[in-house]
Amino acid sequence: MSNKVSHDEAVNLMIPIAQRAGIETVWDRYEQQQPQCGFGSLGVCCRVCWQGPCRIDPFGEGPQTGICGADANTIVARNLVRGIAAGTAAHSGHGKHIALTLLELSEGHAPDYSVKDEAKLQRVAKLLGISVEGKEVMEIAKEVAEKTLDDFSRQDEAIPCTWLENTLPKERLAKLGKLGAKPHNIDGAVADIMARTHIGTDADPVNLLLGGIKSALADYTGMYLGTELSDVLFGTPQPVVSSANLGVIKENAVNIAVNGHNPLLSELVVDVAAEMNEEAKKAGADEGINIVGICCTGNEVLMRRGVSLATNFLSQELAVVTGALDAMVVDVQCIMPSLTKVMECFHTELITTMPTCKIAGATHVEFATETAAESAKEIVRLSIEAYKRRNSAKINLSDKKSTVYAGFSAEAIVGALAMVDENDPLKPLIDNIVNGNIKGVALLAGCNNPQVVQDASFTTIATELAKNNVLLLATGCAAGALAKGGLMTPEATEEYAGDTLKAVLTAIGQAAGLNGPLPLILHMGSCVDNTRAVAVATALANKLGVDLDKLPVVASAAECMSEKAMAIGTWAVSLGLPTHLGVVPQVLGSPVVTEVLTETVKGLTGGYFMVETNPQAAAAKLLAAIEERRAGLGL
Ligand code: BF8
Ligand code: SF4
Repeated sequence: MSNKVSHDEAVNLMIPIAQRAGIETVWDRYEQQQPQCGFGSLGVCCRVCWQGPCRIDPFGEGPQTGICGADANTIVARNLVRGIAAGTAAHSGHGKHIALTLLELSEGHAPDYSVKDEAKLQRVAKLLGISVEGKEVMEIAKEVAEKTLDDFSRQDEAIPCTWLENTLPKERLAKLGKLGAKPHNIDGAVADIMARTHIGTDADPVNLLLGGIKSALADYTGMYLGTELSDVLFGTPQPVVSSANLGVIKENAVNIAVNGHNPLLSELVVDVAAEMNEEAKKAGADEGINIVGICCTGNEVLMRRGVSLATNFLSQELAVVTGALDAMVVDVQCIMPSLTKVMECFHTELITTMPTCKIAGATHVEFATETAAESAKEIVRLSIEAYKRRNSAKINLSDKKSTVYAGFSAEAIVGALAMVDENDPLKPLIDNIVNGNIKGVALLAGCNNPQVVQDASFTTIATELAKNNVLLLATGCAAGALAKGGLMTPEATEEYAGDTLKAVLTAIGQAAGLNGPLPLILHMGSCVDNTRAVAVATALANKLGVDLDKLPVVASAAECMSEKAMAIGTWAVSLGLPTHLGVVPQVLGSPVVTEVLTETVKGLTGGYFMVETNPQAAAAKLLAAIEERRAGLGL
């Protein structure tokens, strides 16, 4: 294995420690998988039915159809849209869980939760067209939850999801309507994909891809409501300073990592930990309990609570290899099943919490809304017990950590801009885009993937775009990478921003009382929080009176991997954004699908995918896309 698997020095230093201890990591397993199957890589392997598996010969010499007669175009399109549907189910299931919790709270069945942000609840109610006049908080909460849940159960196809219809520019909605791509029911959109990809059903690749767009928009809808209702329950993020990287794991504390995605449990773990500090100290941990985050749960609690971020997806196993992680509490998604094996070498407790995400060998503490705090306490107790079993001979702490400024919700960004122009907060941003001080906006999103050097592409693309005066937003594991790399700081702005971007970030930072520039990259949160970026873009579009595909706004998923990323990328394109993928998607076996995703779709939505594995070249392409949009606006 090459010793430079990551751009993150903490990772590169921890891997040899794992190797010496005979611990296998994701990079070892990646090597064991080489060479990866060419049929799968091209997307031309079909396992939809038990006549198969079937595969298409990409060189044209062997079979060109599966046993049922499906050709490469159909097989590739089916595989892709099934991935999008899985991503949609994952995101929107998370969102539904939050909405159901809000409903239970409003009905008095979720005693450990509260509406932490009443102003946000009011804003959300207004967004959904619910009148708040003379109503109690819980009455509004109930109506908001019910109206949200309607988006999961509506049977009238003529009525699109409220959370879609009320959050996008009118022109965009009209365009999506013409494509027949507006979902009326999030769960229905997922079921529709599963049904039409059953053997012998939809065999028109373009029709399948349109179904994929509809599912991706259901994904957008589920993410949007998940994010906004999380803010209602736990507070809307505001700028916060914290630390990121493996160095946040401390020697003298009970270290508990929260890993996964859903803030419902992790928020309570953070609350309960504060109450149980004394117990930890009694067990010998002088610094009490230290909660750290991994992946998107990490981003959630970083954004709202300033909890430090231990690492992102690819290096989650290495948090255990420090030997000082006492427990990892996981909810759903992007949790490596290998963790139990790594933990066999340590005292660390893996605690699963969700009925749909158990891992053989882990301790399961079932999480229920009614008794959430009790579960959180049990988890913290188990962690303290584990701490007592720590083996000091196996401790290998990292000294790597960076400062990170996070908490840039749409509200926080508008709030900072309002310090410059109280009456018209978006004006300073628009003026600076128009005069070219800010060339455009890029959203850096998505996962890690061992097919590329961890965090490296994000770093190159971010610094390259910043040098060219592009305003940067980040979410998910991209944000984790950039936080670990120290790029989410005012110092990074000084070092890497082009002159005009630096001047703008400094002016806003000063006005907002930061005593320096805004950080180089604004951390907007977890993956479901990508919709926060859409909220800002939609506000800009509405103010300018143009559709989203006219804005100099681009997206990049330089290390994408998950099915959720497939869904997000597809809705970004559906909303009109040029969207970069730094990993080759498994579609090249179909000329039709490849053509539609990179070219034809431009005529339908204005957005398109750009595939570029070289980060330097990717930055150039993103810049060119921004310039093209500027030219279109006459800038
Ligand atoms: O939702 S970025 S690896 S942790 S899928 Fe997973 Fe990808 Fe990370 Fe978050 Ni998003
Ligand atoms: Fe083969 Fe068709 Fe079955 Fe796919 S659906 S496995 S192509 S027979």
